[in-house]
Amino acid sequence: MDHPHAPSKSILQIEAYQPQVIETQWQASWDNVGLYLTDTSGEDHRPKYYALSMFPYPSGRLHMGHVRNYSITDMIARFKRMHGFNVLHPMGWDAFGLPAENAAIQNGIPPEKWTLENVENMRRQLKRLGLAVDWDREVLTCREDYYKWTQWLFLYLYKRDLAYKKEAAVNWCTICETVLANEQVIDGRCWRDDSVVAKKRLNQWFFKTTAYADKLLTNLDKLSGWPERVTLMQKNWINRSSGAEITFKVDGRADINITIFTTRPDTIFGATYMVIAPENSLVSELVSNENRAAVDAYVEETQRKTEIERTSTEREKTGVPLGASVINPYTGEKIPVWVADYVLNEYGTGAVMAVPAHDERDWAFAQRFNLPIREVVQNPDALNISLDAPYTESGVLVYSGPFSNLPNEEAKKQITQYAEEHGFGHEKIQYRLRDWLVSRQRYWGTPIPILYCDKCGVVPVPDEDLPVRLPKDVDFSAKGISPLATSSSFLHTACPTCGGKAQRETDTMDTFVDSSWYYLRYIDPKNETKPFEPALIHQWMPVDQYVGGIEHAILHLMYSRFFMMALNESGWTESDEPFQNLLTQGMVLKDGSKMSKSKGNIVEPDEIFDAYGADTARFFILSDSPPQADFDWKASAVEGCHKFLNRVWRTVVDHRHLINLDLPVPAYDTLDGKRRELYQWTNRTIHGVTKDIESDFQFNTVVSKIRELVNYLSRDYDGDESQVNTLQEGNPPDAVYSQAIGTLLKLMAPITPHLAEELWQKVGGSGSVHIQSWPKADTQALESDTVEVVVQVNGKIRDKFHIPNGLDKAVFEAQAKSRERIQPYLEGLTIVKVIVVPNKLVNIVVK
Ligand code: ANZ
Ligand code: ZN
Repeated sequence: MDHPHAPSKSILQIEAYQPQVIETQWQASWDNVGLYLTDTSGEDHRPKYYALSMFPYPSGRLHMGHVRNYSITDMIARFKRMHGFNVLHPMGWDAFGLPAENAAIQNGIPPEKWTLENVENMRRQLKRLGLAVDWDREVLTCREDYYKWTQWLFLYLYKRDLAYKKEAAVNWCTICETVLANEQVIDGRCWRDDSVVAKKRLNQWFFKTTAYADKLLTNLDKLSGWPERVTLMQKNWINRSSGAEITFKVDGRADINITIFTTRPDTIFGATYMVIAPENSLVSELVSNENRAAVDAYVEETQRKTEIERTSTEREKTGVPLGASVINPYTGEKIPVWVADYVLNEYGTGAVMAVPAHDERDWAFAQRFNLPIREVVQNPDALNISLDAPYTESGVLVYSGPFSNLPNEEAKKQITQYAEEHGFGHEKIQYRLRDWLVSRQRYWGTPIPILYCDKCGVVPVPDEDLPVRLPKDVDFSAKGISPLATSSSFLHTACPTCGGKAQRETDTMDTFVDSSWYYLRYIDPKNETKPFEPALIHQWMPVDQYVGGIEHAILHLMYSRFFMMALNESGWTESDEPFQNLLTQGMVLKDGSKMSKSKGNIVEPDEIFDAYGADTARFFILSDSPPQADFDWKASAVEGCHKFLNRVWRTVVDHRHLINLDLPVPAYDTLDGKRRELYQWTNRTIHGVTKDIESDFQFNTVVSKIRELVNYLSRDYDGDESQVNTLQEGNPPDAVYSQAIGTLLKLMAPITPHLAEELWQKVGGSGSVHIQSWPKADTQALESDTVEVVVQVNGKIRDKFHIPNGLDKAVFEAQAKSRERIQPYLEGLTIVKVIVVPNKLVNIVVK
């Protein structure tokens, strides 16, 4: 406003930066011309680029984490488009899930209404952000045209034996008489009535993720575009262990054996007892009459503990003896069997041989219950020193019969081989990865397309009968049965095979099923005969860049990978991995802590859009830290960004008379003075910005380079007297200045799309700025003619000045020493040493 050539007030009003006005105008205008629609038909011959954000759950309102996520993806999508790619950048809604159902239970709002209203509001907010999204491809997982295909995919898996039913435990509230989702269990209690939640076993549907355990693991090595942290988390989740299964006979019971899984068959001569999991079906078969009461009580107590509690090494070990023994097949020795909750029933065989001398947990347990500890692997550097802690490293076998003196790695092989030869064991690869339990006893999800016929048993719903529609006449808080079972029109149906009476499955699917394939539907969102056309999938998959939160590093990504592998098997997809590159963005913090309702530190996107416009929000959220790191929201910094965008606005608007984008730019070597310097600035900025984006999306340094260019343009660039073209009014357009402004607007287009577009039009750019080609740097001009250097005295910076780039070392040193500003620091002292770093600094050491 205090610009020396400020125009009169009335013009100033028109010419002021008013983001709220231009943003709405540009959004409408881009929409009208369909600027961001993607042609996936194959007619567009540019190379494809698929930019994908993790789609939001429609909770009701956008939060800053969303703003960050979508700004990052949008920046990438726009950048790639300006690079000549045919970019697919879609958006949709992960619209099924528990909160909608809770709203129905608590406030009587139908889940569908609640969800659709939330989608409306959030879509409005997202549109305000100005995303280059093809909204024609929007998917809602709760809409029939989507969940029909989720059901189709369920059946696809079912037909390939990748979906099956088995018994598993669920959380059961005895007061509500209903199954609770994990999220409805808070500290072991029901979210509504605070009663202690029990476990109940029900028949439930599973997807056989373990069928791909090996591929899910080994493919990770191909995913070089994923953060190492994420591949590591996946590796740990799958957790491959190699070892052996060995069968022990039960003493006095010819009819029962117990098979254990161990990664340390080499320690078998040191097994002093055995442990089986409380849930193991062998418990009731083996328990002696004297031990029954204690064992039953213990088993019941276990049901109230979480897996984390059970396996924690901190907690004191608990357990009870079963009153049975097994026989070690190598020694003939009888060892007692215990029940203890540190053994999980779902892993391995649910039974372990315990070797306290070489395993932490067994050691703690043996200490607690006074069980014998027998060392069988010795540290070769500390022979015959008795143990005061378990020895878990490698070593040499002792007291191990014919295997004594073998190095333990070798002993593993020989001991396993021995078991194989004698028919009581074999080598075994064990994964921690479990099959995926997809059944939910909830309403607001995709119905599982299965029928139960009295005569035919389990009958999959025929494809032509899909979708199995979610009924509306349900009672959300019915007791004893799941919500879908309260709709009799839904429940009772005819068997498609025999025409007899049948009942529908009343479970719905985990919402992670919906989100495991949405990126495929975006490619062909309106297909009415298939989930998607394979030819299109071949063309567009894999996703080139996926952006989302680290909280999805395990389950969502694993499940999506599972789906791709399963689909790949029958040629529905060409690649077996969905996401080529993954960026996990950091959190948005406020004053160092996570934004949350309870802390009352939430910054509402709408308020920021109202006050400053979306461009400021986008610019700010990309500017502060690299996208992968956490980011601290500071009100003053937002203000600063807004001021900066105003500065860009003024710089361009006030110097419009100097800009003509059609002027041919003179060759670099014909330029001199300030115009040569500006040419270098422009090209250095292009080069730096492009490199920063390409190397891991360092948007924060992109932003600072843009700031430097603008600073130069608005502060330091002013023609010297000898030049014809200066920033003064009345001068004719200048090609180098025009190039600088044109470039600036193109570089800013992916970050602040509205501002860039408005200014681009104001300076007479042709077509939208968003369909321009990304500028290319003139590599000749990357080196500046001058560089800024510093002079230090005893390591403290005392002066800065410019020297010609590459100035001779001795000349540089002489110039530095004679600088006026440092003379006071040298007076009366002797120079003992001078350090010169060419082009950078001179440090004068004095005494
Ligand atoms: C004997 C032994 C001796 C073991 C020793 C370890 C060290 P990972 O690496 O995770 O696969 N284990 C087996 N099944 C279990 C279950 N269901 N619940 C809890 N623990 C179980 O671990 C494999 C080891 O964990 C197995 O090897 C077994 O203990 C235990 F010096 O067998 B080990
Ligand atoms: Zn039937």
